[in-house]
Amino acid sequence: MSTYDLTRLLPADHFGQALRHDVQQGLTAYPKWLPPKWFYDARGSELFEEITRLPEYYPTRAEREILTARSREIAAITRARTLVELGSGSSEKTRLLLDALSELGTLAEYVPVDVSESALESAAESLTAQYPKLAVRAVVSDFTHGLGLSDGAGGPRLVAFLGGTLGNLLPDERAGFLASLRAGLEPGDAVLLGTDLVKEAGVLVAAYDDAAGVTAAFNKNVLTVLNRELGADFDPDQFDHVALWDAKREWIEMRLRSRRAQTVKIRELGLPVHFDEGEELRTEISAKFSHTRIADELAAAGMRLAEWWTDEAGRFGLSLAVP
Ligand code: AVJ
Repeated sequence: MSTYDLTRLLPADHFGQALRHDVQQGLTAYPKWLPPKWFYDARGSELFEEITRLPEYYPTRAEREILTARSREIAAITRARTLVELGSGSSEKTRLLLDALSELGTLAEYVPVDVSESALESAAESLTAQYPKLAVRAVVSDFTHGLGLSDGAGGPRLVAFLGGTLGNLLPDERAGFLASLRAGLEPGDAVLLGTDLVKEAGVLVAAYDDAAGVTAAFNKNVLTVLNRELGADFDPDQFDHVALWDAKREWIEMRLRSRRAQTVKIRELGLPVHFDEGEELRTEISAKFSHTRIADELAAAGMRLAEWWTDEAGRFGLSLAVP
């Protein structure tokens, strides 16, 4: 029976340390904020999978439509031996690329990189069963720290960063990330980048504030993570989910709004955190792009936009970039 390999790229206590650091920084800042990566414990990853099936949340379906139409073309252009995927989650859409590259016969190795060990384990398990000849080397890492590119994965490599996750980085973080991604590439490698596109505000807001309340539960899940990991005493019912479109910065912002004045204790940090009534905690930005912005940001990082595809409705963009 084939099996997979799982590497923890970061020191054992990295996530605990990073969480403490982020919570200390973010909850003592004004306005308060937390990085979105803390949404994704096992429950959060499940809720995200549920989001991808919501009628309002079009990005996953739009990206899958593009991949379904273009995977053979992507395989033919890249002839990748190794597929690296940053923020791989369930690896659900990746199967389209794995199929096309296997059919072409170039693929030998798949390297999924994700912060969620539980998501990696279940993805790697089903992939090894489905692709017995494929070497699966899962890497638990935060893609902003380690890209999983360094340790000799055979080229040509295709680095996929799908789902619009690039949009979760602030503009300066994004520039730094793209530059370090570029630094890890060799001639013949390519990057496949999925980005959500600017569109009518109503459509964007609905995608982040669905009628069934799944995104609200996903947003509030970060409070449960803090309760469990840091002995905090957040009552998620005392916060409201907020999604708004910032037209100037061209990003969606998710926030949690305190329903009343309250003081929450973060026991393991010895930190009392006061919220005024109506005060908001920013939990995520999700930037939306245009063809020119993508081309410009890739160029600024030393890459060239070689191919650009969208879904029929023009909601989502898939870029193939080369060093
Ligand atoms: C998968 C991180 C790109 O920003 O759209 C979904 C996460 N947040 N609903 C996104 C998310 C709220 C998603 N990313």
